[in-house]
Amino acid sequence: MNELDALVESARAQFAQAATPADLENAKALFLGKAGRITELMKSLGALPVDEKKARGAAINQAKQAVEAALTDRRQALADAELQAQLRAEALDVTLSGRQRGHGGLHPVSLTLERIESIFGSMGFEVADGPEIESDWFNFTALNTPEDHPARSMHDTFYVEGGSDKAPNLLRTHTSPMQIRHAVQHVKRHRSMIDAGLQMPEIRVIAPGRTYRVDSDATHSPMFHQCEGLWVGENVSFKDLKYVFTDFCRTFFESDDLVLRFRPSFFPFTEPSAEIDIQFQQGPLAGRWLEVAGSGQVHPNVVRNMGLDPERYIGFAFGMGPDRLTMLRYGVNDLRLFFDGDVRFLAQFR
Ligand code: 2NL
Repeated sequence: MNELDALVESARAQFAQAATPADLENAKALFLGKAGRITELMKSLGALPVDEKKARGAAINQAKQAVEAALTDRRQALADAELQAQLRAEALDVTLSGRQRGHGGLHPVSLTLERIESIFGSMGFEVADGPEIESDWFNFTALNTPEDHPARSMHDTFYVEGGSDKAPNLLRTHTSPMQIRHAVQHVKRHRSMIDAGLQMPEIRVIAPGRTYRVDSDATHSPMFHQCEGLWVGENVSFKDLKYVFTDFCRTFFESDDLVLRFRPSFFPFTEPSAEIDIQFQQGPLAGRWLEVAGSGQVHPNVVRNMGLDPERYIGFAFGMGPDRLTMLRYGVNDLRLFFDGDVRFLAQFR
């Protein structure tokens, strides 16, 4: 192998060893740079006799072109390798199936509210919905709650700025104010009938929704749910309430032999009043008495505030906690789980 072929071979070998474009540029300088070996050979031409110059020049040029070609090949190879590495690193499998969005579902308390609405709906009760920011009148005064009642204190109730009897100034502490609103509307619609001595269609309504009290521990949340029911007419009695509520509980808990107990109690808006306890005959809670609602005959002052004569109209009301009903139905023992928003808990009710 002549000297020029050896030079080209040496260039190829060094280029092949260059692992990065920077290494390759350094290797290039050894051959094609200002002091490179090809450049030195070119310079040496000047010292040759004229008759040798041409052939030698052509040979050196050929060697130079071969080195340049080797350089270009290696540059391309390094660029290709870099591109391949990048493609491998950023590989995307377009044949993979897409990630699915999880299926949503109703919150367990919403399931309970739907269940309550459906059961009472089947018994002829309307569903009334209204403001969560209420006036002192609808939340307390109309419900016969005395001015000095502890529930009216700032320790128990969230008050909001401003307010008068007509304007809102507190977060409702129960859903009773909605029942008063509903009853007042109902009575207004039937005013001429009532005054003519005709029978007003009975008020049969439930008011489910969010309610608020200054209270927070394992069994109390500052925001909680309530569902109250109201039944007003000329011929309604405690036995109607007892029948309706028993039927509701047996349907809600899918337990035909469930037993109810009405225990005397006190509420400002009912007289007489009773707590309602239930007892399962089967299952994990069998035999225990569990408090599920408050109830009573609507106080004459409250009947009057609905725009009705308490000598002619009589009403029965009850109030229950859908959060607690949900805990009993599903065996959940900490109320806070319902309001933490942890999907691992909530997904179990889908
Ligand atoms: C409870 C107690 C109760 C009522 C709510 C009511 C509503 C009107 C008139 C009279 Cl418009 N009463 N509601 C009556 C008795 C008890 O709830 O412990 N709830 C969880």
